[in-house]
Amino acid sequence: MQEIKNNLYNAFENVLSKDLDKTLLVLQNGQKLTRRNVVKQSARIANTLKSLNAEPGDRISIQTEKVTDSIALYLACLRGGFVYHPLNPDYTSSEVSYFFEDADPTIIICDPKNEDTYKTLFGLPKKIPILTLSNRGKGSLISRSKSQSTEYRTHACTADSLVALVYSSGTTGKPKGVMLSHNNLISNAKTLIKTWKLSEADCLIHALPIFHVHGLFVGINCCLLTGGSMIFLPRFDSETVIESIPRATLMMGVPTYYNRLLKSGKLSHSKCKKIRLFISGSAPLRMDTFNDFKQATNHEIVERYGMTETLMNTSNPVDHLRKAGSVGLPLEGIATRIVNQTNEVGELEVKGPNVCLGYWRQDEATKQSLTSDGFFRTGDQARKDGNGYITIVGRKTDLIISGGLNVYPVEVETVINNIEDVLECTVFGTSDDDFGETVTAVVVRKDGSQLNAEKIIALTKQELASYKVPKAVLFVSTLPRNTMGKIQKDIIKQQFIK
Ligand code: MCA
Ligand code: AMP
Repeated sequence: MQEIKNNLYNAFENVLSKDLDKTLLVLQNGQKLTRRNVVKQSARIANTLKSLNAEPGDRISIQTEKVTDSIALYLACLRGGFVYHPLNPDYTSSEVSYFFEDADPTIIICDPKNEDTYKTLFGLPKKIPILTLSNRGKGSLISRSKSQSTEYRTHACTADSLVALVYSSGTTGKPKGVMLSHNNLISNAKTLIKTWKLSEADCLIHALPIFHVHGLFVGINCCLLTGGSMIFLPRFDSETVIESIPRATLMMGVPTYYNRLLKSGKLSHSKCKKIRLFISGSAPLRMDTFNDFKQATNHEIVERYGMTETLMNTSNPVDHLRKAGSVGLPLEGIATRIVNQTNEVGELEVKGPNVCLGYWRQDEATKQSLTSDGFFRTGDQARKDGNGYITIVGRKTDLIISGGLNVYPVEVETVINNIEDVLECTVFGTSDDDFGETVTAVVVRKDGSQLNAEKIIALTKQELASYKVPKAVLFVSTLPRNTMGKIQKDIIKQQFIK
């Protein structure tokens, strides 16, 4: 009987093996890597992980910068059946220790600068091997891999096997590990490829980070499944991206990227004539960005909408109306509905092969996220027009999305409230031309305290990744509360937002 190949890597292999000499990655310095280079390196890394006793289903926690071998490392996890667990390199050790404890990894891969700290992190239940990978692509992961075989027999798994654990912060409690399956990733990438008409001829500017769904499972998976290539950049930088545009056919980014490209003043119709699609997601794309970008480039940005838990749900079409301010139509195979409507606005629920397996070791939270008929509750407030176009009008929670990264106020409030001399505080998002929204804190100091904004920012930075640190700290003598004693964020926001 023929072996059923459900591993996402099998789907990539079918495409990549057709021409192993084709360029897969073009690096910032112009160096090119073929598919063969990446495939072989992925086998070496998979063998290295296996040599440290990693078994299918084991979590590999990875907190490194985005480097060339990051793709081979991702593919190595797929091939071994190991669960890929990416972490933002900006996380502080107190943030990371929670993730290590919760994900319970078999191997940790981190920047060499963190190796000693992580070896002694409290709470790690067992002695876990730590490998390193530096921002220059060096470290024990790479040195150990050198002697390993370039062959690896890809682990045969079921379509519902766990492939990745990506954490999503909750409004209350701690971040939850979103369990994604091989089938979640394969089905979503196939749907996007069809919707966006992606092909082997496409070359994607990949400037997104790869510790989130956007850069990983939208960018990388679509490219590997079509056999296209990527201009693989370590981070977003307007100058480099603008230089890359004439050589590319696709770009994916958060709205901040498009705002920054516009601000550079260096876009032109002729520079963008080879581009087929500019795609935006992860946060609302402002109408003025959509319109100004069209003027500057002759391209209408294709806005799409998704979540870690559901991957991509909707997109504006390529061949029909791309509606400014709307996230477009439901993707093929994905059912959407808007429930509990008031004035046509209600919570968006989605159902399909894109919806995750649930939350890692949190059955109750998993149960609560789904309706009795299997729809996932997104928590996003939406409206649908007569032609089926969906617009996200807000969120049920007070989540802040800053430059495409999610910040939950309660996490920042907890850190600030723990600062000596702080009586209480409230944190919310304020609108920002660059990041869309940024974090603002309003603080009540204890009587007689001289605590200032700089000190609060510096102390918060010791505990939290810098994107969560308030960009503005304001002081008041009291915070308004309702009769239940709850701080009235909306009243304070109105006071400070002009
Ligand atoms: C960095 N900083 C930020 C952010 N990023 N502050 C607020 N919001 C941010 N997103 C900090 C820096 O550490 C620095 O702090 C200061 O702000 C200014 O940094 P800057 O140089 O402007 O930042 P940058 O390095 O240029 O990064 C900004 C960025 C980056 C390019 C917008 O954050 C980015 O690539 N974001 C994309 C995130 C993403 O991929 N989201 C997808 C999530 P200091 O001055 O103190 O050093 S997946 C998802 O949402 C779903 C599934 C979906 O639909 O896609
Ligand atoms: P995450 O938790 O990082 O997966 O972020 C998912 C959230 O980002 C969604 O629930 C939305 O609130 C938001 N989001 C993603 N794409 C868009 C978009 N195009 N427009 C508005 N909000 C978006």
